[in-house]
Amino acid sequence: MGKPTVAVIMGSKSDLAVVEGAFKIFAEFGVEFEARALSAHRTPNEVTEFAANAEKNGFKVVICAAGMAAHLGGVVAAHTTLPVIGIPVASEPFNGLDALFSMVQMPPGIPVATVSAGKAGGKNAALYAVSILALSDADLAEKLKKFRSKQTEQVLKSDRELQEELNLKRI
Ligand code: RP5
Repeated sequence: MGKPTVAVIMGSKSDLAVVEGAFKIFAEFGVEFEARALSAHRTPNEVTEFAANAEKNGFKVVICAAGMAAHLGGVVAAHTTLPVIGIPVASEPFNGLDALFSMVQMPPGIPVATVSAGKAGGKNAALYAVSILALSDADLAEKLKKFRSKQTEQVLKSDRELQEELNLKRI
């Protein structure tokens, strides 16, 4: 096992279900990651320290999943120039709109690349991190192209199955 290149920070362990999709993608691509549950509000010192040392510690991308006021991505991005990807997590009473607006409305100068809310966001955040890492890793770039081809084949296969099912129903 090599040193992790991606840091995945969730604002609370209660966000785990959303980031598990990211873990699966990293396992598929053989990308090493470190996962932490650290809150911008409840553990501000630890978040700041982690972000400030992330580049020195070998990370190349940081993923931040957070719900509610969702300042995590912004606080991390304020303390590192590494690319930061935010996943808005749904919670009561606003079903994730609060987190989405918070992440997507970063003031100019400190960007957070916000992906889809919820579980799709977990998967897309990891794929986006892979595409960033693939810029300087030819093997990873090849794996990403194969992943896309396989995905295309799967969709076309399900389209063929759909056509068959619909044809059968017409008889
Ligand atoms: C955010 O508050 C977390 O990211 C989580 O989505 C939300 C609720 O946290 P818990 O009360 O479940 O710990 O900081």
